[in-house]
Amino acid sequence: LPKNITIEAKPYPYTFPLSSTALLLIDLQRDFILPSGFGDIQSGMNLAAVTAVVPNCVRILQAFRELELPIFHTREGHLPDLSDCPSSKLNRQASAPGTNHSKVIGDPGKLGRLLVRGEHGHDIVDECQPKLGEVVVDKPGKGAFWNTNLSEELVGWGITHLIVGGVTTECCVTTTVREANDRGFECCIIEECAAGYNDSFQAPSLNMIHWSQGLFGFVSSLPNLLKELA
Ligand code: TIU
Repeated sequence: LPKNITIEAKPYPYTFPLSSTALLLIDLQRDFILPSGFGDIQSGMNLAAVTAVVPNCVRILQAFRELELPIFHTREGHLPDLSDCPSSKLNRQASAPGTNHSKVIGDPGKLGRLLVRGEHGHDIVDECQPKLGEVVVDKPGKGAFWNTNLSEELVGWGITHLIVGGVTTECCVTTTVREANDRGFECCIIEECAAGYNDSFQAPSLNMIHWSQGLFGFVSSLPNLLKELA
């Protein structure tokens, strides 16, 4: 492969150096993807789209593993005593009368305590489990940079460019890309590898990323990427 790869993307082709590009997969956790997980419990969310990204994320993982490129996985979750959970996150679930969810972060669910580290539901789905040498970043927020060492890890690995997928598009994926962009990392989301709970949010969420000549980054497709990495 050449030193630089260029793939078709919006708003214009995305060029990334193979020597300093990582795959960043956001929160492919059972709690966000499987029935009876956090996402399913919170307002009966539609799991079809988040389920459908799993095989696509497996394909992108295979491509990066074959080329021995760095892979970073994130997981959203909290310490068992929830001391690292922002109060805003807890409050808006639980304390406003009439607006609370039936179960909140830390409550017991069929996959374990919701979004608590060490629980079955908090871990990554079987198909996308990290392999030895891949980095796992545990994050208390929606963005993967807040209160984590992700920035230092990426800099330490010499990473300047990211290929991004995961769940959910409207929440943790685009929050993370906005954070990454502010820190100088070039980002490209692969649209078949990112999904959320509200189908009507997918296109606007991705459009906001690449709007205005790439306000926050790029959006491309899985065939575009795999074709150039093959
Ligand atoms: N990972 C992630 O997106 N966390 C969420 O809480 N997502 C929602 O869409 N709620």
